[in-house]
Amino acid sequence: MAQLPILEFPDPRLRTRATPVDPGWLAEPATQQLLDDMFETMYEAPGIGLAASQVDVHRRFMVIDISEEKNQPLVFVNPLITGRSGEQVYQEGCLSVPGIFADVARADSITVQALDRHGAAFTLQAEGLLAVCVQHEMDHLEGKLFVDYLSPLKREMVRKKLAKQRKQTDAA
Ligand code: GNR
Ligand code: NI
Repeated sequence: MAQLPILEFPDPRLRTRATPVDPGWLAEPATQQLLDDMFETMYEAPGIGLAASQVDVHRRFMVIDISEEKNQPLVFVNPLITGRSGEQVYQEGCLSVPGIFADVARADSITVQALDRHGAAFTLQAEGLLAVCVQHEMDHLEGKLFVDYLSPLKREMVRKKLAKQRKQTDAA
């Protein structure tokens, strides 16, 4: 197991649109190892989701676990939202935008179809935080970040704050 480096805003690689996973690729041991490493990276961060884009792998999959006990790992490969309803506003954060939190409006309830880590198709109905997380991770696969929902001025403030944080961390 290994922790993977997480790309941080405004790294242009986070803007890459991920391409579909060939289901045969899931059969490779290196792919299963990558999924395990993504869970370890997410749990250690700690976070509740991690898209492949964030670890510089530009394929359409992500891992999620919103449980307190970190014992409900979910893998979504080639995810597709087939239904959405309602609206919720949630204060989001992102491992690629560390230390920044902002309200984002998203669908309250979604239906998502995907393959699991073994290539088996499933359909999931998600609400609340799980629905937020699935939508947040699917944005990453499109090269989109939660700060894109903020005004350009606020996004620029975020960029400057992160640059300042990094300067302090690097000097220490
Ligand atoms: O750990 C995370 N927490 C979180 C909180 C509110 C809304 C979305 C998220 S996802 C985030 C992990 C992450 O950056 N995933 O891409
Ligand atoms: Ni994120």
